[in-house]
Amino acid sequence: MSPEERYHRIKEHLAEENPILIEVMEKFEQLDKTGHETGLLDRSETYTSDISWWPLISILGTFSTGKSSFINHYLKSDVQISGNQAIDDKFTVVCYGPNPAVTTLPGLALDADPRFPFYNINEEIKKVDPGEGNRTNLYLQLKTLKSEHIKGKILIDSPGFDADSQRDAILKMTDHIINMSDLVLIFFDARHPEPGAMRDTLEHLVGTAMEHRDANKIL
Ligand SMILES: Nc1nc2c(ncn2[C@@H]2O[C@H](COP(=O)(O)OP(=O)(O)OP(=O)(O)O)[C@@H](O)[C@H]2O)c(=O)[nH]1
Ligand SMILES: [Mg+2]
Repeated sequence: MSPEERYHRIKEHLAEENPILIEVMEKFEQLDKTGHETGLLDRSETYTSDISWWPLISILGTFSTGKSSFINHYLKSDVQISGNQAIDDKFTVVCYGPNPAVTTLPGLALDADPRFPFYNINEEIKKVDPGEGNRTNLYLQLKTLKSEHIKGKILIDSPGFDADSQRDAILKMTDHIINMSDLVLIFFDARHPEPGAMRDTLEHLVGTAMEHRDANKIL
């Protein structure tokens, strides 16, 4: 995507969701111009991609801990299915969209969406799971909803981590998501102390959180 196309597409989204930032976007265009003229910034690049224009909030944790219920409650809409056994098997990115009904799109749609900082998500997923063909849709889906509660932000719901074969890939994706996020909420069920099977997963999550350079963005 060229810088001009990116300006255009981000502005279109900002006009819908957060018009006050359009002015800031224009300052970035001026900064890019200086960058391009002085050669500090490659002509194909733009400083607008260094900024999270849409704060990213990710909800992580072990299965059946109320992650999806929390998202539904926060958005006042039944966006996600909840239930008392493992429900979600992929990451769901929730953002604003024009359709009145909740709309589900395959993960690949994120590649073309300038709001989402998973730039080249394909490449990231290949590192995690080098299987045949494009695996993005196995790990990610996108849901859009027309609601004031989601405007100007992006939420990520995650699969409940359990001890299945995809666990390693999911944990690596999780590390990537923690790095990109502005706020990370880690859920666990305080009523049912962890019996053991999930211990290494929780240790991974909490360990990653504690050692992270932005540890205070993780709750
Ligand atoms: N008592 C109580 N139950 C809750 C609460 N939040 C969620 N639940 C119930 O816990 C179960 C699991 O909720 P989900 O929202 O599906 O949990 P999840 O973390 O998204 O689960 P996975 O997608 O499978 O990882 C459901 O039966 C919910 O109704 C809560 O705050 N209190
Ligand atoms: Mg869920």
